[in-house]
Amino acid sequence: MERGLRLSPQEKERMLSQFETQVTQVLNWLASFSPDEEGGITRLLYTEGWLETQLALSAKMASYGLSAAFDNVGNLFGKLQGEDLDAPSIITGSHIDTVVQGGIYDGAYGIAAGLLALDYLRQTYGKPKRTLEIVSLCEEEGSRFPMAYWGSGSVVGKRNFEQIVHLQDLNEVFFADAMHRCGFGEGTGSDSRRHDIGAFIEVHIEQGAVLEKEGIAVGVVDAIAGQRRLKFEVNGESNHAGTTPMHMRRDALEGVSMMIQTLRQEAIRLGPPLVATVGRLQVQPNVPNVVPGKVIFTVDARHANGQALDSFCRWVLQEFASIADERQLELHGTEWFREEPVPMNERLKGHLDDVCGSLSISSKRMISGAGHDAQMFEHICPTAMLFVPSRRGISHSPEEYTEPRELAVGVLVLTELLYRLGYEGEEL
Ligand code: HGY
Ligand code: MN
Ligand code: MN
Repeated sequence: MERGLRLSPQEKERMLSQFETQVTQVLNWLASFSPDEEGGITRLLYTEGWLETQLALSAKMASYGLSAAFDNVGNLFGKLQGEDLDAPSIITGSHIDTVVQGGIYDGAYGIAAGLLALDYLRQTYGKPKRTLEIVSLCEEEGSRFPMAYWGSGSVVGKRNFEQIVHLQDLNEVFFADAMHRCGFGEGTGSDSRRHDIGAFIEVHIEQGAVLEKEGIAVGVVDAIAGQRRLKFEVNGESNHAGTTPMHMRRDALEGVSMMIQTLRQEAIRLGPPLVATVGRLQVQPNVPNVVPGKVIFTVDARHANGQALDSFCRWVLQEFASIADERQLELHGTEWFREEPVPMNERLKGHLDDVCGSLSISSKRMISGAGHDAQMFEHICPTAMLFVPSRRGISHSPEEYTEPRELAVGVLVLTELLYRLGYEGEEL
């Protein structure tokens, strides 16, 4: 028996051109919130811009005929109630927060795609069998506080309020204070932990260049790479830049520059899929005529294999320690974030392959080097991810871009999959 929307080529084209226009409108609308005057979007958790965006999205969801509600950490759900009240929900969505000066697609596209898919299905087919929901997850990036996946982690039970008690941002604002100021926190609204989710599907830009290079429209994510995020503090001795001979210095920044070079060389030697990045570096006292006495920096390492990732991190700690010893520098290293590689659900991947085939949309299986909320949901329910191309693979940058037609294809594939799961009751 043929499954799904059973679209004629004309109907498919009509849907694609409708989605093309709509998804561009929604993304440009979302991008009008929290623009960064230096370029791009900076929408950090529990800031005014973040709250303004979530509140506007809540009204938008209601205008699409969904019942919108926040949970107690600020995740925003839009629900299209199904006939079967006992059936678990099928949820789609992504994160509303961004990196600093990020693009308009990372996270936001998954929310826009879900909104449009649910709107089309509600208008065309009415009430689904299973409840369908779109979620705007409050935080994924870890850009403001040393905590990532706060939104999805709270839903699946991997994050809780005890974990954030001592957390502060770079301006020493406490996580809990920022959360309470936005009206969220323990005892406000419904508990974020959910036990009624049947499946989670995330639509996202690839943030890499594979699909573009191979001319393929959709990536079906096989697995999401594991991550380790480390923070290092190196202490030397601040001293006068003019009167301190080179051989008498304990220059923290010189030692760290050697550590960074060595890290990069080893990551290149070991080769893909390992990647390692020093993304944040703070020099103290950070003035031109003082030998730096202290440097704080981060290492972000990724790999599709957890053991390989751990052995690389062990090497990093040993190598950095010997570089510090050679220079009489003090080294303190902590791992503040760890996620294991997560394979996506086989049955849902099969559904996505079948949907792309039935819509004559080119697709390929691929690993995600980027982390995503989907890797949290896979802990509690069947989860799948689909990618659309990123121009020149650029992301986490104002240069992030995906063609409207490519975005529309992702919305169409999501719509077809949600129809099969929500209306035809396809097996999860
Ligand atoms: O860093 C990541 O992989 C994701 O964008 N949070
Ligand atoms: Mn991101
Ligand atoms: Mn993302």
